[in-house]
Amino acid sequence: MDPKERSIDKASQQLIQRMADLGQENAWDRLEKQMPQCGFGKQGVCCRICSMGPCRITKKAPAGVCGADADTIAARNLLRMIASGAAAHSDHGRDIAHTFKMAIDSANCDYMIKDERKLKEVAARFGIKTDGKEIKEIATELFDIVMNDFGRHEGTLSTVAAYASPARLKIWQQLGVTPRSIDREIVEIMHRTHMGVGADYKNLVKQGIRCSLADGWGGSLIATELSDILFGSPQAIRFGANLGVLDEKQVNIIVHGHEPALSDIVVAVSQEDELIKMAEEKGAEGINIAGICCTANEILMRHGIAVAGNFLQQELAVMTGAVDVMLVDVQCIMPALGSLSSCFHTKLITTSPKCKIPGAEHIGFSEDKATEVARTIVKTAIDNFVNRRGDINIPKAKEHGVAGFTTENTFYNLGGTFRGTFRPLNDGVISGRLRGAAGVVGCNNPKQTHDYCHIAMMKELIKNDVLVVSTGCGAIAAGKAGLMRPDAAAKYCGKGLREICETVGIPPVLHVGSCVDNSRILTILANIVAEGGLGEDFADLPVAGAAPEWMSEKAVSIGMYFVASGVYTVIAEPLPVLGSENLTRYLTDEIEKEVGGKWAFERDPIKAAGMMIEHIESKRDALGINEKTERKLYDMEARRELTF
Ligand code: NFS
Ligand code: SF4
Repeated sequence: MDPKERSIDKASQQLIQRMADLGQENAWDRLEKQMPQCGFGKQGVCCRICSMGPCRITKKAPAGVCGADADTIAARNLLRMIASGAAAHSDHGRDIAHTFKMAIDSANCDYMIKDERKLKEVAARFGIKTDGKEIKEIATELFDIVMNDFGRHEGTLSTVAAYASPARLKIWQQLGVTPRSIDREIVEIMHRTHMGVGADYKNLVKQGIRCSLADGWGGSLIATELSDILFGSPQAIRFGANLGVLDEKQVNIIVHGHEPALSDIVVAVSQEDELIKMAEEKGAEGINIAGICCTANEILMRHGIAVAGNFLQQELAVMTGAVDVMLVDVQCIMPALGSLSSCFHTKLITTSPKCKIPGAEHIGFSEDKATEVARTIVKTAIDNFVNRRGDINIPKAKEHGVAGFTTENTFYNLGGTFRGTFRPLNDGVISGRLRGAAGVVGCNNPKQTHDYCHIAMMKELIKNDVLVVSTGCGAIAAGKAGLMRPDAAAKYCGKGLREICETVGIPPVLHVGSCVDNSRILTILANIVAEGGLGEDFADLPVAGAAPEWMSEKAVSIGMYFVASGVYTVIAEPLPVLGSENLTRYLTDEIEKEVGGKWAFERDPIKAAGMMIEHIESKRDALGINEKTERKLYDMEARRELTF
């Protein structure tokens, strides 16, 4: 076991070593024990949808008991991943919508509408008249519209119509994939993939597209927009990153998971004099909140709360011995935390009825007693501070950066004096100083060296004058690696991008939020198209997407809605479809003719970045904006010369 093979992150290496020394298991160890992993599962050709099975496709047995072949089985499995991913994002959106409603209805609720300007902007998109109306009235009308998007039976998702560009809407309409409502598309996947329903893989994938669009342009977008209105839209903000943000002398609370409703209040109450005094009485110097995964991203974007780490660092955080409470809500929480935290003084606290974990204490959270629950949790952490045992091992590694970029504020920043327009961004691309933009997003996966793929890919892109926007655990990787420092431009960027970053004062990798905030990337694309000069549709833009360390079903849904929105999307681990040649060819090639985007699978992040750059250059060629610059194709020779 060489920690350097497991992670490029120094703090992580140190704690991976410590886990090995203490004989504690982590995700990397468990992955080794799983090897070799099941080839049928990997290839997507194992079906256990009915009890005539489980069936596995081989040369000898090219069909399951019912006659389903590799194409059908792999497509059905893929669709179910999309359904789960879309459900996770959208249920998050629904919970935010409920909190939003509470904030509107009750005067003494712990939540309130913090961003009235954004409320009015969003309402206007849905044709809600805002002039002369009370905030409460506007918010109620908006709530009614978006809530209806979850359960409407017929028609079109209102968010899609309100946000996507007209050319795109037409493409989806022609294909018959415009989503009707969020829940309906998820349910319909479960129906269509039931034994003996859909068997035509292309027709199945259509529903996968429809459902993923209901996620990106629906559930996720609702989560982002309502969170901004409710908790305040992010503004550029400085933050600290990596496990070094934990403080031995303070009570440390890690918030982990995805939803901002509780963590936002925990951040607020942790500053209350009474609680700080309690902490001091226990010998602590204060109360320190830090985040992991997307809960981290939510409170980092809005409050500048430090981020302790990304997905693969959740177990490592406990290993510091300095985490007094690990507070979790939903998604990406390893069940392993239950037994691991019992080896330390760390209290693992679950809060959602949807997510209980053996070994964790459950303190039920509900929005109507948010402050009360948050205080109880902070007090639990304070009381637990004195129970720390053994050595405390907090790595020194700590970076800083600037986050808080959004569709609304970022490109206004680029505009400098031309506030409120995407013109400077589009002009930057047209002039060629900026070749294009890439979204590098998604998880960690112990199959890839932790953080390596994110960082190698991002460095390669910015070196070639491609602006990077990032969310989720990829964004956290970038923050830890110093790519979100404004001075990173001078260090890593090509000349054109460097000039732009330095003029505007932005880092070359922009943190645009959590994974539901990938919807911000969609709205950025819509703004670029609307601004003009770069084609009529998303598929014309010199942009690309990637998830170089993806692992979750949410990432499959995200990837699919980007592809279906016209974006070339490269992921590392292939989708589990390789057992079906037809489906693989369709997703990585033929689908482009229908939706303008397609999937690609490439584990080497430098090669993957090269593929993205080639794609961006080919789009520039097609737009006719490449006259003056010579097209650089990356052969192996050139790739070898690229230093990382
Ligand atoms: Ni996205 Fe964010 Fe991280 Fe992956 Fe999990 S935390 S929702 S799924 S692991 S990026
Ligand atoms: Fe086998 Fe068909 Fe049942 Fe799947 S649905 S388990 S392929 S019989």
